[in-house]
Amino acid sequence: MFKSDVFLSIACLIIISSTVNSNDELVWVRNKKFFISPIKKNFYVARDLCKQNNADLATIESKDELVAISSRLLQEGYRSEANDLFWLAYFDVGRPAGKFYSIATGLPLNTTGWAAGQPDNAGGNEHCAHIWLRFGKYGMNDNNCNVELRAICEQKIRRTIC
Ligand SMILES: [Ca+2]
Repeated sequence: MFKSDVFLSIACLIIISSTVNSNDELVWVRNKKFFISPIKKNFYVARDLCKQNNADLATIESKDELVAISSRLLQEGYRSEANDLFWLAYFDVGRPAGKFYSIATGLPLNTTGWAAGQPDNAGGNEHCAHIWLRFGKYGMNDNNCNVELRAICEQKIRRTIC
């Protein structure tokens, strides 16, 4: 192994170990680590808590990611339709109603993970998205951004440099 390879390997180890923190890992999907932020807060404060842990609210970008998160939550015993609700990064504040964007990436929602009948903007005041358990699996629902929920956070690990 060349000296430069050794240096790069050590540098990569340092990067990875400083990026992965003490939060309990929920599931990995490719280069993303998802974990639960356990303190119930409104959408914006929940995001702050993710950011304080070197992460952001989870931007689910594929059906695979939602299925992986849903399966893992169920395995971990999160099976309450009433209590196991977790913020994601999507909201439509400042956008046309129903056009959800990720507060983390600025990109529009590009997957169809809504639970049946959602988003319904109930009461005209549901502008932030979370996941909840319906019909045996987790799907997305729009809700009032001030509701206090736990959150799914994500960390992206740039494995391509290592
Ligand atoms: Ca709703």
